[in-house]
Amino acid sequence: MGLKAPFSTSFGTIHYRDFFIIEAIDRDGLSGWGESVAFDAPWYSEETVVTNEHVMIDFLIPLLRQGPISHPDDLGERFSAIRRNNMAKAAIEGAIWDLYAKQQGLPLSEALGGSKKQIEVGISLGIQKDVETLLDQIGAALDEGYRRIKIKIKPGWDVDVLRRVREVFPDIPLMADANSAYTLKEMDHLKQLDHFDLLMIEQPLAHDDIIQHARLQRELKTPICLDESIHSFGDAKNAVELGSCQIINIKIGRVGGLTVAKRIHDFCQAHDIPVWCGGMLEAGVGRAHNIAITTLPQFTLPGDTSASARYWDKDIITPEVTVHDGLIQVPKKPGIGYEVDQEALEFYTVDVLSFEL
Ligand code: OSB
Ligand code: MG
Repeated sequence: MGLKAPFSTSFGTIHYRDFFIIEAIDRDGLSGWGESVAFDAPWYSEETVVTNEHVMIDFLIPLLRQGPISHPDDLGERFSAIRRNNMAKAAIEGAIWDLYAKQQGLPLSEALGGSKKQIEVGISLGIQKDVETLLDQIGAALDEGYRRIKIKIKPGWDVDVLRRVREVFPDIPLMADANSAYTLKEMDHLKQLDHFDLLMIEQPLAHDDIIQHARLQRELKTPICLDESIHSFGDAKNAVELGSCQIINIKIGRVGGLTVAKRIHDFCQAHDIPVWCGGMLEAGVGRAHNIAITTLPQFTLPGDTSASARYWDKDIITPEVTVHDGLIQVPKKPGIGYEVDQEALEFYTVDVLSFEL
């Protein structure tokens, strides 16, 4: 799916997205839907679309054949023989969660234990060709009602850009995401970020680090939020206990599915750590899953789940996800609560594989 506009981060520029869309069909003909958020290249995490295909076909789907499960929470145990590959696991688990919720006649949000009727959302703005372009985009996003602005930063596109943003927009809820662009050698430089009253700085240091982030957090007033570093419940627990962050970005794909996401949420709730739902430039199915998990109570900060139309000329769900006044209304229908638009799906589809369990 071609993005309406390229999205640039400290690790590169994304022009289009490949997705695995998983449909899990039960004996009664009910369908559950999941989406893998893996990118085509391993620069956010080690997974790619191609590794997902391999892991699903050769390992995860055969494990499903070991026999029925009674609840989607049981999949974690079933998949535990396979190390990591969390986005592949989450895509299958997501389809099964949706199917389970539909079998129960419940919205996925309620099946997960969420109760919000609407969720607050923000927007993540990529690195732009110049600051004026970024300022225009921030203005447009605020006009559209987005409740929090996140900008991407990297060395050479950080302090001066934030200073200018704060001159023009002194009071907006603002944060910065570095996608691991810095090291502790830049401690003095990173300390300057404290001048901009940021809600948080997301993943400043290495993608696999929690030790140095704890050292940095001791030196910064601005809360650190971890994204890339959190792949499991254990990572979240260690990061909170070490003081590596004060906020966690939960991405369902990165942590291996909704069950783990919920467990991290519950731990953060018990430890007063606010969480929010990150984004991976999802198509409609993944977007719907993000909306469902965000209905849990500790998702107290606006996430990156923006409207379908921010990314796509045509999304694969109907209705598309819309944002009014910075809010998404949580669907009340069973499961993800959006229909997959078969015509749109077919338009984008390049290959279909089917498996009988
Ligand atoms: O770090 O949160 C991130 C997009 C691709 C990869 C990583 C990230 C992002 C975003 C965009 O920030 C979030 C979105 O709008 O889906
Ligand atoms: Mg991030």
